[in-house]
Order: sequence, then structure tokens, then C-alpha cells
Amino acid sequence: MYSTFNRNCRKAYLINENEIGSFVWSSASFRSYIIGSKFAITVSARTTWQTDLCAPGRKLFSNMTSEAIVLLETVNFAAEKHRNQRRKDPEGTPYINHPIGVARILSHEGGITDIEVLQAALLHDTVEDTDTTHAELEAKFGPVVARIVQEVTDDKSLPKQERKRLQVEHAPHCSHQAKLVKLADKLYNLRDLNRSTPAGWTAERVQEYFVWASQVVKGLRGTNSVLEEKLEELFKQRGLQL
Ligand SMILES: [Mn+2]
Repeated sequence: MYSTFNRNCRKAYLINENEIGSFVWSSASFRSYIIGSKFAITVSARTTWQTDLCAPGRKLFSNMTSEAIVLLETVNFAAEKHRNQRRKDPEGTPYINHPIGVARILSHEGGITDIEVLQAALLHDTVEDTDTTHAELEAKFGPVVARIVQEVTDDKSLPKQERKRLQVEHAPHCSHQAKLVKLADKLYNLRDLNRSTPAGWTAERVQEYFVWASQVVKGLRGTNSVLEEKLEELFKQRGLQL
């Protein structure tokens, strides 16, 4: 009854006004209802079940790809979760700028089009920094996205230094998708440190962050040459080599 989400689908239809995020598309022989973002339920067009919901008047986003809709759903979820958080810069930039920027680094600089990686980038700090749970991400965005987020989530029950040490240790053993998110996360954070020093940070603390980040990135090499070169350049400016 369940089939994998058809990422080539070009048309989306709203099936239930109270359930934004659930869409349907149809072909000559099938109608498919997207459940969450990851799975679709496909029924024969001859099945009368809910076919009235596909009436022409209910068609929405006909020129929009389903992936664009999924990304909007994802960025909206992240924005709601990070609603009350600010970055550490003196300007108190809204936190959501960070996950959006990480996803944009992947798409615009890293050439990444894997929707699950871009979704995981948008969600990468939700479990670590908000009340979001792994189960919640899995139910809403599917097991792959939830697993990538899990891989980039620190265990907050551990002391900070231990968490930082574990990031260095775990980096080489992450999945390719998680490594991409980690590279973009580090690139964003290092650029941010160059742009503006967080309130209360000394020059030494900034330098220590670069040293630690270089150790993590060392374990991520061989993942994306463009992102790695850009990181290498930032480390070089700080007198660090990978
Ligand atoms: Mn982050």
C-alpha cells in the first residue's frame, strides 16, 4: 500500500485544508497521497476512496515541484522550533538564519541537490537545541532525515569538552550525508566568527574554536571538495593546516 515518495512529481494538490503538508497528485492510473514528506499512499484511480478531494478546484501549486513544498514545510517547522532563539553575536541575529544558511551553503556552494540532506541541514539543531525529538522528526520527515539529524546531534547530557572531543572522534565514521551537513555547519560558524565575535568571547577563545573545528573537519575530508577548500582557506588565515 505504501510506495516511496515520488520526487519527480510535478503537481501537488491540497487534500485536506486542515492538513497542510498532505498533498495528492494523480496519473492516469494512480492517485497518490503524500503522508508527511517521505511516504505516499498510492491507490488505483478506479478506487473511489477520497477521489472527490482531487477535484480541479482543489488543485494547488501546480507549477511547483513537490520538493519545493517539502522544503517549505521543513523550513517552517525549523522556524517554529527556533522561534525564541537568537545567535550569540552581539546583534542577536534570529537563530533560524543559521540552519537556513547551512542548507544554502550546501545547495549554492556545495552543489547538493539531495533533498534529505537539505532538509537535515534545516533541522540539524532542532533536537539539540529545542524540544524536538527524534521520533517527531521521523514521523514528520521520515527515517533518513531523522537519522542524519541524529548523527549531527551532540549528547547534551555530557560535559561540553567531552561533546567536543566526541565530535572529533565520530566525524570520520558518519554517513556521507551527515558529513555534508557537518562541513556546511562548520563553514557557516567559522564565517560567522570572522564576521562578528560573540558577546563575551576573547580572541583566544575564537582561535581555540578554529583549532577544534579544524580537527573535526580533518575527519570529514573526501566528502565535498568545494566546501573543504573553502574551510581550508579559513583555517590557513588562522595559521592552521588540515
Ligand atoms: Mn549548527
